[in-house]
Amino acid sequence: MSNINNHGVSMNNIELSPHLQELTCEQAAAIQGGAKIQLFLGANFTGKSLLLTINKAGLSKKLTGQFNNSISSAKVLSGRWVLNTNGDGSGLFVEIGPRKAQYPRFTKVLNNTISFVKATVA
Ligand SMILES: [Ca+2]
Repeated sequence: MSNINNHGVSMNNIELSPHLQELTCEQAAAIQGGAKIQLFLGANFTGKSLLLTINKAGLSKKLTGQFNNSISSAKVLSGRWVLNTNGDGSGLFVEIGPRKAQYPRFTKVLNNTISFVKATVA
C-alpha cells in the first residue's frame, strides 16, 4: 500500500477537492468509512444497482445472480477497486478509483463481463 500514490491515472477522471489533496488515498478512504462502489446494470448509471461497502483492503466479493456478467457502469464512492471478469478474481481486470470517480460506460471487453470486485484501498 505504500506505493499507491505512485500509480498513474488510469481510465478515471478524478476530481480532488482542495482540502483532500494533502491526504493519502488511505487516509481519505478511512475518513469516508471504507471503500464504497455502486455497480449498475445499465450504462450511464441506469437500471438496478448494487451498492457494496468493504471496510478492509484486500477483501473481495463475487458477483452472483443478476449482477454477474451484467455490469455496464459504476460509481466509485470511496477507496480503490479492481474489477475482474472471472468469479475467482482472475481474467481481465480494471483498477478504478481512488475516491470519487464515475465510469458511465464500460468498454467492450469489460461490459457485461465483470464477475468479481475487490477493494485494494479501503
Ligand atoms: Ca464474467
